[in-house]
Amino acid sequence: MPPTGSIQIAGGADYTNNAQVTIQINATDRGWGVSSMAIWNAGERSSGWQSYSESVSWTLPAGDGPKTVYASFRDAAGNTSEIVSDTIVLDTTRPVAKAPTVSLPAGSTLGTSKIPVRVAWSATDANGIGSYLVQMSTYDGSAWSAWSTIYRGGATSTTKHLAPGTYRFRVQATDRAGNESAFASSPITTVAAVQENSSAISYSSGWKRTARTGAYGGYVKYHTQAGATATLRFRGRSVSLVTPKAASLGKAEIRVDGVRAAIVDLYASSTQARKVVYTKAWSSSGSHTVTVKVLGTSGRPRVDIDAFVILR
Ligand SMILES: [Ca+2]
Ligand SMILES: [Ca+2]
Repeated sequence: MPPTGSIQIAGGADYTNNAQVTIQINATDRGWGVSSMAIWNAGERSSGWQSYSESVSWTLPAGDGPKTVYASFRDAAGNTSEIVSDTIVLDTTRPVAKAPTVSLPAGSTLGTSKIPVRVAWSATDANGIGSYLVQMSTYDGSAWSAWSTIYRGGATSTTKHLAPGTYRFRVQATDRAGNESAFASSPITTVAAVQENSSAISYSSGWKRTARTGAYGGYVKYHTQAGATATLRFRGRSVSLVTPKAASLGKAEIRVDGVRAAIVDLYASSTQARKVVYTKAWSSSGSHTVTVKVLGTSGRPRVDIDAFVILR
């Protein structure tokens, strides 16, 4: 009876980033015992018969891609086993990470002081990404803080609850073979909240300011007549409208840079505070206006403005 056996490259891993690997060998023979083995790379000649051992260090052929290693075993009587093999993908190429993006999606809910900013990232690699490391640094007006880790894992976005302020984010990707990308950094992002009573908002006549439970900063401005407008002038690359939603609230038209962009309905059967009801984003920062126009919805004409959030 010839010996039987198997081999495992790098403990059976699917990927390696190093052509130098350890091959584990497990062969048995009834009667004579395994005395020797031969190992070779696909496309190369066998190294010849050598003494059997349960582990050898081995060099895979250069160049990224799948690598198959073959082995055969021989017993003391000269019986030779069938050829066995194992395959691993050699990947020595770093992934390429893309700069994280920062957004405030419509449908989000502001905290009482913090803003739920969504940070998203990606990377490319021929063999796929194993994990990401995402870090954040904060500007205090004179210096940037040290990078702190806000996410580690396989997902491609996270939501970070941030006080208004200035931030930057960076991501490093690790591929399935363990190669790390360079860090890719987001643009510096300022998260700014504009309260309903800011001088940056021009109101048509008749808007009233009132305390409202749950409002961002405790107050909203509201109007109940069709045609009333509130216009925010700002510089940024994203603007969001924050309002309550309630059974008593109606519809408003949103105009961006003078052009009708959406109709939002502030109705909800149960009251919700600090909802992001509309967001518009651009690829770079610029000067824009956003106008909220009350539409005079029958039975629930009131429209509230709680705040705007600007990313720039
Ligand atoms: Ca790679
Ligand atoms: Ca407010």
